[in-house]
Parts: sequence; structure tokens; C-alpha cells
Amino acid sequence: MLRKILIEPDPILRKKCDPLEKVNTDTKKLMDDMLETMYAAPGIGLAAVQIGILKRLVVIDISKDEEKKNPIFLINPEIIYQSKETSVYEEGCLSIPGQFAEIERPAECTLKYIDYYGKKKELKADGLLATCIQHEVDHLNGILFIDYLSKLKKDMIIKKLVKKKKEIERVIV
Ligand code: K1U
Ligand code: ZN
Repeated sequence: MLRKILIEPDPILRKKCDPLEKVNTDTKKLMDDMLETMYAAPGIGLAAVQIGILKRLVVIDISKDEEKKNPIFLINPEIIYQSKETSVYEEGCLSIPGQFAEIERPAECTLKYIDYYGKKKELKADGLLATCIQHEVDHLNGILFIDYLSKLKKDMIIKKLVKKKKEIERVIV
């Protein structure tokens, strides 16, 4: 089932998410919905908070269109290592549509998490995957990529999003 993605500014996107206590069929159904919603958007990552669910759940798939799908399900992800070396990627966000910015983050990271089947796992990542993981873990802590920009740039982006939201409301009402 496709879920509605929340758009900034929305106070829910700024909340810190709670760990998931137990992996059960409801969790799997929710993560399946998240993956479907992410593919439809389209995007390469989605955190549960972006569909209004304040749990530490993330789905990611950075495979290219012509490649086989390679979904990664992360439950209670915890970054246990970040390299000193950094890299810069142009980031987007499904909760900040149409806005992109170059963001500098640690180039490599290591992650502890629970997988789709409830098993404890570890993952070492670099490149786009490392960037995407850090972007998604930020979501779980109420942080958006625009928080790394100057106040001026961030305010400009929020202003545009507010204007767009008002235009949509005007068309719907
Ligand atoms: O968390 C999100 O909002 C998803 C976001 C993830 C992300 C993108 C780029 C760098 C870091 C994290 C997106 O997926 S934005 C859309 C996007 O990047 C994309 C869309 C279609 C094809 C390829 C990429
Ligand atoms: Zn995002």
C-alpha cells in the first residue's frame, strides 16, 4: 500500500523516533509499504517518520534502473563508525521535493542494525550508500539535509515549500 510522504515544514519530521521493540508481521507489512512508497516516489531511501510513523525503520535501494533491485531494510540502525575522510554528494529528500544541495558527510560508515527477518547485522558502506544511510539515520533523529546549509539557504528552501503547500491547498479547497 502506498503511504503519503510528509513534506517539510511538518513538526512530525522534527521528532526523534523510538526504537522498535519487536519484529513481527506488522513490521514487515509496514516495511513493504515503505519500499513500495519509496520506489513509486521515486527515491533511493525512506525513513518511517517520513510517512508519519515515529519508529526507527529505514528502507534503502541504491540500485540503478537497469540493475536488479537490491532493497535493504534497516531496523534500529546505529552508526558505530564514521570515517574522518569526507565526501560530497548532491542530496535530495522526498520530504523536501524539488530541492537539492551538496552536503559533506563522512565518506565511510559502519552500521549495526536488525534486518527484515529480525537478525542482528553489521554493514560497512561507502559512496552513495554511506551518504544515504547517514541521511536516513538523520531522519530518525529529526534532522534534515537543509539543517547543514546556511540559515539563508535553509530559510529560502522552507519559504518555497510553504508557498507550494499553500498553492496546493488553494487548488484542493
Ligand atoms: O530520505 C529521503 O528523503 C530519500 C532521498 C535519499 C537520498 C538521496 C540522495 C542523497 C542522500 C539521500 C531520495 O531518494 S531523494 C530522490 C533521489 O535521490 C533519487 C530519485 C530517483 C532516482 C535516483 C535518486
Ligand atoms: Zn530525506
